[in-house]
Amino acid sequence: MAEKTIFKKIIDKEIPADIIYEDELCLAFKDLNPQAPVHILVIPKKEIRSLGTIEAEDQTLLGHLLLVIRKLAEDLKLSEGFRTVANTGKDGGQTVDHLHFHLLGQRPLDWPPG
Ligand code: DGP
Repeated sequence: MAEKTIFKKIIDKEIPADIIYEDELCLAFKDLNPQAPVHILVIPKKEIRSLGTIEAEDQTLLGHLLLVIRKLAEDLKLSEGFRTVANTGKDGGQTVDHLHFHLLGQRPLDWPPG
């Protein structure tokens, strides 16, 4: 069996994380290496490698993740705006092979990214 990713270990509570939201489908926790005053990762509990491997059956789950991001942005008072990023694959800069959305905010963010 393939080794668990670090995020699967967080889901299984084998390693600690600063979890700010959890429900039956997903988990949100603070990024270990924050790039903005607010930097949260929102991940599905289902083991999906990346946006490059999502299936039609994941449609409801993906919509749920986006609604959770909207709720967190509201709870965290990101009224001036925020950025949501899903790095995908090597060229996309993905370093953990478990789908995750970065939620960044509370500072103006540059564009384009590197
Ligand atoms: P990406 O480069 O898009 O795959 O982002 C992975 C992010 O995950 C990166 O910003 C750092 C974060 N990260 C890696 N390991 C851990 C960990 O063990 N705990 C937490 N909270 N974040 C982690």
